[in-house]
Amino acid sequence: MKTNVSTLLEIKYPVIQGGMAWVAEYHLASAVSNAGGLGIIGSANAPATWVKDQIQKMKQLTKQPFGVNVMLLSPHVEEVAHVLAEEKVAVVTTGAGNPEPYMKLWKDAGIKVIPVVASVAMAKRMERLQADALIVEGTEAGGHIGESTTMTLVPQIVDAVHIPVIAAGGIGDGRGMAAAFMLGAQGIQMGTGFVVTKESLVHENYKKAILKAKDIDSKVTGRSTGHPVRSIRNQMTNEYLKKEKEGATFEELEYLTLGGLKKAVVDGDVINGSVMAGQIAGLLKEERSCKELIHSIVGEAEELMKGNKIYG
Ligand code: TUI
Repeated sequence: MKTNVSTLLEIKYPVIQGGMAWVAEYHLASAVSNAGGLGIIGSANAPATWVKDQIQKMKQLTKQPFGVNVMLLSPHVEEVAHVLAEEKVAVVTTGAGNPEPYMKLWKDAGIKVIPVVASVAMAKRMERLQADALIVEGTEAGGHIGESTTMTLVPQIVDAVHIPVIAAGGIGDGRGMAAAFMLGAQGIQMGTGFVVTKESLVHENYKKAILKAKDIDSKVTGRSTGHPVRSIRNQMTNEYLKKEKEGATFEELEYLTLGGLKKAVVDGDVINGSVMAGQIAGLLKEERSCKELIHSIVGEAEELMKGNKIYG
């Protein structure tokens, strides 16, 4: 499936894996790249030494292009940004902030830079700073989110910029991909779908929580603190939302989520931990390999775009 995004990234299918904290490590990312998508190592809050090691391991498992996601709230962002320039990774995606301070560093190293944006203003700003493409992420996504939906944001950003747009948030099958293309996107990024693949090393409990989730099972905590985060409803989100309603302090709320993602992903504590996942969790019913997932999504999208009715 050839689009401006697959051509830009030199990949077979314009399907990018989200750079999810604790989830997006080299086993998963290499499986995605080897299946023809773009695997991403999520550097999240990790130190630069961890990121460098992941890049080396990735290079041993795939000869295909891959990327690294930089979470801009990380305390290690500065050193990670420099390691990526030294390693000359093919692609950098960014999230949870404004990557302006690092754009020149990465562009000068020949890296393709693809910021995640959640508004038209940010999209235009990134285009001016020479971003190669944009990931436009709607509020349906898991983890740290913006306000607008994928359905409303993608066409507005497509009209506002001249660089390729990759849609993210709420995409889990070929219908979602075809819909994103109809809105003007030329690629998709998927997170939750890749969490439940065979190659994803998250705890079984985490996968089960996503696979058994229903449409209304995700909740957004932290709206009052300015850091809204979407995850699967559990004891932690119930307590958090109750405390948030009662006007608890930032510190009290932070305490509830501290280390929560690791607790869920690594220890499998899906009761007290943060089971970050998007609204599309309710659509995902089985564990597949990355290759099966990518082939199924792309195959369905192609059928739909030919006008063949395969659903409903
Ligand atoms: O970054 C994400 N998703 C994430 S990061 C993360 S780790 C974390 N955990 C708890 C609290 C905070 C972070 C978990 N999930 N997605 C990409 C994304 N970026 N979504 C929204 C944005 C975004 C928001 C504001 C991008 C730019 C932006 O600009 C703000 C500004 O500075 O103008």
